[in-house]
Amino acid sequence: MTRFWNRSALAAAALVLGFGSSALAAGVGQPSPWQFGLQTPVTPVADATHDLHTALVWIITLISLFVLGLLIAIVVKFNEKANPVPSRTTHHTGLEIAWTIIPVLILVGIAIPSFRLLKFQVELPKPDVTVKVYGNQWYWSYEYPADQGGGFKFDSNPLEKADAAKANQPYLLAVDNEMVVPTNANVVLQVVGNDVIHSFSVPSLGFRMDAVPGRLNQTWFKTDREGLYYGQCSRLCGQNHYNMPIAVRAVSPDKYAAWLADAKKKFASTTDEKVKVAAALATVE
Ligand SMILES: [Cu+2]
Repeated sequence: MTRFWNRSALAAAALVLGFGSSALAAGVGQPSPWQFGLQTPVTPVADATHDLHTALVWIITLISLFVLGLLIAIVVKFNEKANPVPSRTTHHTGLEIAWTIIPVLILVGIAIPSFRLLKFQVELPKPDVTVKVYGNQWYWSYEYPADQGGGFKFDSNPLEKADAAKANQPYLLAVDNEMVVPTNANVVLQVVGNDVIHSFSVPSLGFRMDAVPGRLNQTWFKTDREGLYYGQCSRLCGQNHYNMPIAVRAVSPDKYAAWLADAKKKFASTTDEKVKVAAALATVE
């Protein structure tokens, strides 16, 4: 119980000190206990998302405090004792215009950076690496196209509890085969669902993209920070939805080249399948 209160006090302090910031133990690539705010951003899009989120929390806070102040003023000034003869005023043109125009201005003020961020997310840069992501019940598959040194496809399954512990990785986030990408490269993801709708989402990398059967969705990210970034399927997709983790490992370009060479030997080749895949994609488009 004491521990709970200590934590609550800490949480309250964090609230006061850094609203919406990642000040209190925000995980890099994974959530952490009693984390406040979002996971530490490591891509330009995630950075921008963070900034907008923080700005919105401040706007919400100021509006809430303003309304609270009004409520308190009304309770104090206009109760029966303090104000025995109430005013009969029912309309005030100036006030009514103000409380219509000011919220509109606030919303427009929010919409402008919001649409700018949306454009930043949606407009794909020239890809350095393309990875095709397939959502399956209940695991992910990754395909690396042959024309970029890949030409293989593999499944990424969640680790059992004991295996995750052995690998010193968090259960329900750890996988057997991680998706590997180079740092400082524009990675474009082509996301598609093989059975039902899934959603490919990694908070630290700043993307969430639905994997829809029969539709090719695209998103992108770029990070200069090596590391292991976890995410989870973020669209209810059935019984094992809770255990459909995503693990993206960002490594230096040299290590990436080495991994590619290894992976080509280890995983199933797609070059024989290439014609089949092209045909499938043609029907998708
Ligand atoms: Cu799913």
